[in-house]
Amino acid sequence: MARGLLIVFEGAEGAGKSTQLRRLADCLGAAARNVVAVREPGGTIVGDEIRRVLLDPESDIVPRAEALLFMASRAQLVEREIRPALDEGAVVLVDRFFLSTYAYQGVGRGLPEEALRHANAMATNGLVPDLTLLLTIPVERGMARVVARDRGLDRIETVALDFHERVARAFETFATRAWQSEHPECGPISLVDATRSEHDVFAAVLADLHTRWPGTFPPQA
Ligand code: Z5A
Repeated sequence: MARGLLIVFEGAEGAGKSTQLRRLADCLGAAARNVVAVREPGGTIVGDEIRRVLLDPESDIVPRAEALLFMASRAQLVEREIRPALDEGAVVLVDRFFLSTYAYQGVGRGLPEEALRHANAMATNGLVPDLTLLLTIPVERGMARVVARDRGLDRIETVALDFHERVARAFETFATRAWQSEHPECGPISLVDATRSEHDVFAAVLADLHTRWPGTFPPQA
């Protein structure tokens, strides 16, 4: 059986990653494709426990511990869910992966990139996404969507705005060819303008995927 595909959704807060991932999972499910959708942190019993600790506004976590907790969740997710699903030929959709670590723990918290890179290589055991869809949106627009969502803010969302501005600028850097050529462990990255309507963003996502893998993704929903 052919190996499946690992597609990652990334971007700053409020870019609409979860919304687009859900739409894609529904679309593939309706077409009877084998599709597995997971999010980081979480997606396993251990990972969901780690998620609860990481996002709890009451948790006091130093940056290095925060990075290692994300890595522990990732290692568990890759080994228990992602690799087995890929081996069965599934399309695996992941809400955030290690671009988020480079953005939040690297640029946001100021941890050294090389240390994160090594820890990530251990967590993923060398797994490289087939494609990362990087949803781009100005920080104020993304944060406005998060606030309007009317759900409490988690520990990371409550960090000061300048942290989120650094994170958003990091995602802009990741969108450049220069950064991508220095980070082959991230695999190919495709930019998606996330300021458009949900419908238009999804049309762009599907068109991109169909161009790359016409046998797996339909041209439109
Ligand atoms: N994190 C980290 O620090 N390091 C890591 O290595 C990893 C993660 C993997 C996980 O939070 C947190 O962990 C996250 C990064 C950090 N921290 N923060 N802050 P999460 O899993 O709870 O949530 P998230 O990944 O941060 O999701 P999000 O950014 O808040 O949202 P989103 O998935 O991009 O957007 P959404 O939920 O699809 O949509 C947000 C709202 O906008 C919602 O009301 C939608 O209906 C609306 N929306 C969506 N699309 C549109 C369009 N196109 N137009 C208008 N409105 C829209």
